[in-house]
Amino acid sequence: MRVRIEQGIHHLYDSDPLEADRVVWGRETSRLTRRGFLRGSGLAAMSAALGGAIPFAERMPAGLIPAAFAQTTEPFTIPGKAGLRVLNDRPLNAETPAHLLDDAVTPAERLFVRNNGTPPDTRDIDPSAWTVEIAGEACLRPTRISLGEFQRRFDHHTLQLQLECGGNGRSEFHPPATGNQWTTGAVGCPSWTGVRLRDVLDACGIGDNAVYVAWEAADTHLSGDPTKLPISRGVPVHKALEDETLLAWGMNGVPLPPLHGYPLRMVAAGWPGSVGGKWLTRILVRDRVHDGEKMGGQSYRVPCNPVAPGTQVDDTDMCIIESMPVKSLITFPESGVRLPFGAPLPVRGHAWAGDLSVSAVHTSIDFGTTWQRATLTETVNRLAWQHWSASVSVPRPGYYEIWARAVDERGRSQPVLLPAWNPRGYLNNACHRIAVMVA
Ligand SMILES: Nc1nc2c(c(=O)[nH]1)N[C@H]1C(S)=C(S)[C@@H](COP(=O)(O)O)O[C@H]1N2
Ligand SMILES: [Mo]
Repeated sequence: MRVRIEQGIHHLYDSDPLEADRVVWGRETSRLTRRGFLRGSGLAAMSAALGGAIPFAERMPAGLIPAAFAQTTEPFTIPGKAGLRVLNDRPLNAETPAHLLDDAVTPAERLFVRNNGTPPDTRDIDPSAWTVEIAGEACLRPTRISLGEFQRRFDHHTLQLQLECGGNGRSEFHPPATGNQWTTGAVGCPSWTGVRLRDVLDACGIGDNAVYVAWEAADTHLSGDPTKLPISRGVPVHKALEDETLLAWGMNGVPLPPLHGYPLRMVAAGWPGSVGGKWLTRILVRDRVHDGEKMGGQSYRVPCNPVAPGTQVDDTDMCIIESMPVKSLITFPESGVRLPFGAPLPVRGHAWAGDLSVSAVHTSIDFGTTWQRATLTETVNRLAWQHWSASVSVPRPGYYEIWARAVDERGRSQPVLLPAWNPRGYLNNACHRIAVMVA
């Protein structure tokens, strides 16, 4: 088995600053810096981050991390993003701090980015001429459809659908798992516009032997090897045929941003984000469980039966992750706030539960001893997150943690601490906790 090691920039910087310098800022190796970062808008962004102009910018060697950034948590600006924490630069992965996810509908600049490979350069494409091949063993009439044709031939649907990476929360598992060390921020719930995958599949004809609907996309493998795909996943036919499974070209009323799959992506909400391909080029109706990149081995799979932490699990004992578990986030106030004693404190956030809906959210201020039921909204449409709010009063000044715990419609609760350990650190739906200092 090939072990993939992805280190965060700070981790890299801690262990070997010179190597970090090379990896992170090297002009040839870094996507963030590749297009002449230290010129034009890149230089402006860096100056803004530093808080002043850089008189000797021309002399700044390639591959140098400005010393002023060494102790900050936010050394990078990703174009189009605000306040995200970069976990990895190659491939680019960035998560959103919880308090920046307070919007009911996640704006583009606050949506996490999860890339497995190098995104295609979509700057010069003509979106309406972008074509997707529909094929596979169980596709009766293989065809090629342009985005323009999708838009003309099929009904348009706009739905708010949550998107969460299967590895969200990975950083809390012990023993630790390799991969991006997501804390809580690989989740969001934008509004998507597109056509139903089902309508497209009906048009091409699904054979009785259909088992899985898979995709391939235009991003390239990090190795540069054109024969390898970074990722090619999909969903069983029943999930592909759901009303909410979309081929989307729009996000929040505008074309998809380049990092999120422009011009066309799939969204199959409630399942790991990895089931929905960005930059789609092919849809395959397979006569077997799809065997593309990151479908097998330990990728997006967990032990079929629980194991003790640290257990080596055979690939044959791993099962593909389907619906994600119930989860919630506290998006207001920001963890670490100092507040005056007296007035009740408004607390709020979102909750979601994979294919299901959330039936209740509770909050606790005494480390989970007692819980109060929060107010909870219905979903705006199936597979959108729900919003909860509560008013919290504390008995006297001091340090408190506010914990939130959601329960799904089948009565299953988030665990207070950690759910079952698994080798790759997926599905951590532990309660979110924030710190509040009341003075
Ligand atoms: N083509 C392609 N699609 C992809 C990926 C990718 O690397 N390439 N990453 C997947 C994963 S693991 C997740 S969690 C989501 C993230 O979507 P976002 O970057 O738009 O937030 O996209 C999925 N679709
Ligand atoms: Mo993911």
